[in-house]
Amino acid sequence: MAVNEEFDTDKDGIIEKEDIDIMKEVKQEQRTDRKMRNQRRMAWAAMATMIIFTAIILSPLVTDTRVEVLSALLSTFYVAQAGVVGAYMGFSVMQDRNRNEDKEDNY
Ligand SMILES: [Ca+2]
Repeated sequence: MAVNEEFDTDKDGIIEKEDIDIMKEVKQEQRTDRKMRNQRRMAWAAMATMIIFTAIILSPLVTDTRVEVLSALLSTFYVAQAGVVGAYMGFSVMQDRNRNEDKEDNY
């Protein structure tokens, strides 16, 4: 579909201001959805790596001396990953609030 056809939302062959406004809103919504999906995936990945790392460290594959050597690195790793998860939760609450406020403004 050509860009012009895509923007003509009511399919009358003319691109009016309303068409552009609707398209802008649609694009904005799509962008926000993509962003939220990526953030959610990042939070899940952070949580998964924490669980997987913990399982690997506790398994017999890793010797005690290695765990001791890695302890400083590991604590930083856990704080950073937990930070990603926590930030995701905080920002998603903020986004929900902003969205609800936007909806209230429209009605
Ligand atoms: Ca039109």
